[in-house]
Amino acid sequence: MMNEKLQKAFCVQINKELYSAYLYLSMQNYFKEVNLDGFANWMAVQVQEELSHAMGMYNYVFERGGSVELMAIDKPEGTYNSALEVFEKVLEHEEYVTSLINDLAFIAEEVRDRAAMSLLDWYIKEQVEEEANVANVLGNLRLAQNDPRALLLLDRELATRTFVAPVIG
Ligand code: OFO
Repeated sequence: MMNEKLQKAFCVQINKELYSAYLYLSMQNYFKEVNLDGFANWMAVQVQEELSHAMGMYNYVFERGGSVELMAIDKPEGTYNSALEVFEKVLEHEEYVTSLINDLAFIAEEVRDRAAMSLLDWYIKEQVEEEANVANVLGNLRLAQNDPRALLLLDRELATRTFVAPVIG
């Protein structure tokens, strides 16, 4: 059985992962509206990633004999002015999520739950990957700034991203 404080912290993180999916869905909306279908595809894959992160924790809590409290998901801001602005916000958000995962790992450490710590190691590594992927797109966008042809080339590249369900844990 999982410690109560840790279970609660997992529930909060599940909510944050679902919010991440919702946030990226709002960004997908923006890219669809401005006809950048490759960027929209990147966001669609990201939505799937976030749902899988949430479900990984959700299933884990049940596996440990606990239960999940579902909380309201915040409304994302939803107004964007450029691809660059969107990806700056994505990086900021992923850095925030990294800090949340680290805090969750500290709680697991505090209550000496080795099994949860081992699961959270996967999430910690995943965040390194998440931040690196986003930083890469952001770097390309900074280079492409004010050049529509470069933006369209990047859009074509991002259209090739596909979702591969992660093996969590
Ligand atoms: Fe779940 O990694 Fe992004 O937020």
